Amino acid sequence: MKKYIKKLISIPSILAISISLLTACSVPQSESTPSPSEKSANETVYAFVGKDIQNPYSQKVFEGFESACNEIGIEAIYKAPTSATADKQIEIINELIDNNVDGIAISANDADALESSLTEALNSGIEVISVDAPVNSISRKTHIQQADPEVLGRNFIKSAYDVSNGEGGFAILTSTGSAPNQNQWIRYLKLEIEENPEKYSNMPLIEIAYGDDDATKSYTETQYLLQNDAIKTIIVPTTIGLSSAAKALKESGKDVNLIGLGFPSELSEYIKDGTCDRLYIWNTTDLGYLTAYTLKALDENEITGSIGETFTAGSLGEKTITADKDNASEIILGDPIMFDRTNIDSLSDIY
Ligand code: RAM
Repeated sequence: MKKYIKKLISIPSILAISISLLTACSVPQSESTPSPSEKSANETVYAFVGKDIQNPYSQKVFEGFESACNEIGIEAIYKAPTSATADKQIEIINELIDNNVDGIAISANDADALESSLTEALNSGIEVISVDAPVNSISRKTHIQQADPEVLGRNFIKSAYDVSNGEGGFAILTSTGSAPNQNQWIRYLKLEIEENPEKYSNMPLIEIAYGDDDATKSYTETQYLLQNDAIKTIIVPTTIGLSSAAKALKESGKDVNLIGLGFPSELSEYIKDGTCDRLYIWNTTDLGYLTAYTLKALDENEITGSIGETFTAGSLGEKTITADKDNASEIILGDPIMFDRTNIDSLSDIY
């Protein structure tokens, strides 16, 4: 399975990993942190690095990641900073390099900022891939893409058009300014408008606000947006942002449309009472599961990460590596699922 002999992980460094996981990880220790006595020097370890530790989305992705690792018989560890910044992710990557893990899957807070540490990880023989929020193609073997970013970006504004009848300004409440996935979706949203100027002529983009994937900031930013009567629709392409925005909008009692990315389980109440009109999501647990199986295929030399290669991703079956929008390699999980009043209960026990 392993392409090279892994450096010995010393007991002090195992303890250091365990202690930092205990402080940094909000999932129970038993789910993500092995006790030192369970580890052996030749054990294979794959690390999932989330955007930030409070992010329930990252935690769900890790659940799938860990379950695939359990199936394969590999140790899964979960690391994430306390806020969605690249600096802290770089520290985590450097620590993972020092501990010579076998694979790193990362949801990036900033693609450019992570490039040098991830390149170092690759150069030291670690399999590096991104998931959810892509890193630059030079600093990864491939990217695990939840859904076609162009479809998502265009769907946001198409849905905003549907729910507002094409009338009134709109705002975007996004995560951080450097989030590679949100920025890509917003680029396609803008492209859809540019290509259909007539259709969207009565829907000006009034403002982009940044909730930083922080529930409190997302909530207060929504309150701020709601003070502007020109804003008739708010688009929120982040799960943390959407649940906070729904809360703020409901409390305000204002008649503003709301759409975005979110978990049916969290947003069900708001969809049913009309606060939130539509949301999109995909199977986040499967996303993590596919991520771990991709690391395994790379680690076992079944694939190199090149476009056109195929491999079996456990119960998800055969997956093919395809070209992303910049002709770099990616693996797409599937299509996004749209939820509204008609189907909100159908999957709320899963997501
Ligand atoms: C937030 C994060 C994540 C994104 C989801 C939909 O939790 O920003 O990166 O993909 O929303």
